[in-house]
Amino acid sequence: MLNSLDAKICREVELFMIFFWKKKQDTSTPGPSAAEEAQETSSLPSAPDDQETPAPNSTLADQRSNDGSLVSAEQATLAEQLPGTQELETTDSEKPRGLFGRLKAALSQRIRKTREEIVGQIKAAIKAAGKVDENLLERIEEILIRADVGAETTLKIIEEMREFEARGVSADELIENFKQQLLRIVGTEKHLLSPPPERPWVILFVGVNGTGKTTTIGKLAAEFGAKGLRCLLVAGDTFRAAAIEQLGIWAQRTGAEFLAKDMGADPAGVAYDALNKAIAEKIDVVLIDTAGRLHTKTNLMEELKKVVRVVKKIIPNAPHDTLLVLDATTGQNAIQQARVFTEAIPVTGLVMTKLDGTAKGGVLIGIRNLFSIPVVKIGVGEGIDDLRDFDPKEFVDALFEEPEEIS
Ligand SMILES: Nc1nc2c(ncn2[C@@H]2O[C@H](COP(=O)(O)OP(=O)(O)O)[C@@H](O)[C@H]2O)c(=O)[nH]1
Ligand SMILES: [Mg+2]
Repeated sequence: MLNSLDAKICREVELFMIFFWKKKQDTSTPGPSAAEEAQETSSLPSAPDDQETPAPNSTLADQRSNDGSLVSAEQATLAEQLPGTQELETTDSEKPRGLFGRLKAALSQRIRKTREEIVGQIKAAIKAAGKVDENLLERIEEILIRADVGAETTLKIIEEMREFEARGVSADELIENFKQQLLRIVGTEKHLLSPPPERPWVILFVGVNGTGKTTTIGKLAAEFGAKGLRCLLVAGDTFRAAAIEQLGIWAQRTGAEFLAKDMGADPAGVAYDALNKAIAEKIDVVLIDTAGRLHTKTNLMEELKKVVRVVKKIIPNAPHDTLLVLDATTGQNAIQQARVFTEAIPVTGLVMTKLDGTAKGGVLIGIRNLFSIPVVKIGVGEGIDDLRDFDPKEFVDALFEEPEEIS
């Protein structure tokens, strides 16, 4: 299990990467010249069936390190000199729980309903049954389906439990095996959202209406702002005036730059202007909001593809991240949305919002089973600091935490 020291090292590595990235960018060359850009704009494709540039994901993945385990002494020292690191110091008396312990406890509180719905119910069923038999497995199957884990993933879990049953495992062993099963499905590796080697870092947000795209952008702008990164929030959801206004409010709240055009403007044009502004003003991170609803699904996907094409004309490796925002409270619909979006555009990471207050958080387990795309962030509330890195092990541990252990 990660202790507070591990958490501190992870945080230091993250800070170091950002520090190093900023330093590197200060000496890098500016973006394309005005003449080049003008030429590129005039040749912007408008037909939806234009050739797509292949996604740069594999190269980018190679350049990035999401693994906090490799940190040299020199890097650690550098990270210690960065502002904000000191607050992570813990006294010896705090070490048993430490910062990470406190965060973990809070996570199990936030996902209380899902925890009770899945592990709470399964533990109760096992206790009531006293032994592992077909009836108990049927009951567990019911619980997993109701918690929105999804039919395919539930079947996989139950099939494996049937093998345990055949081997004659005890009820206590079954619950421990179940935890190991979940860890295998959800994974143990943490995928941090990390900056590419160039600036600006362009992040595109996609997802259906109401999943939490705009709120997630606001929360991320606050997180990045606190690390000293200048953010530009881009109102690419031009479908509703209120959506533009909502993003503007987040920009004010977080001290980020804001770029919007009128309602109904072409989102690709908004993105184009935003990237030019970001290059000219040496912005660190560009966060592009998009609409989640258009007249038809095809229209929406074509619009998103066009935004990606235009972004690539200015910065070929961008968007460096395309985050699909999914709402946990929609259960199995989230899985359906993941299918539709990932088939249409190269999504690089998932954000699962509203894990607080829902009993349908089992969908995260289903998503991890069915898609290889990592979950990078989770939303556990509406507040500005209610966005967290997704740590699969922490999530599974929180699911199995006993109510009395939670402070
Ligand atoms: N409880 C909770 N609410 C959230 C979370 N993320 C977003 N919301 C709320 O969900 C609603 C829709 O969010 P919004 O960002 O407008 O969604 P968008 O249409 O995808 O941009 C808003 O009321 C948000 O406050 C979360 O993690 N937890
Ligand atoms: Mg929105």
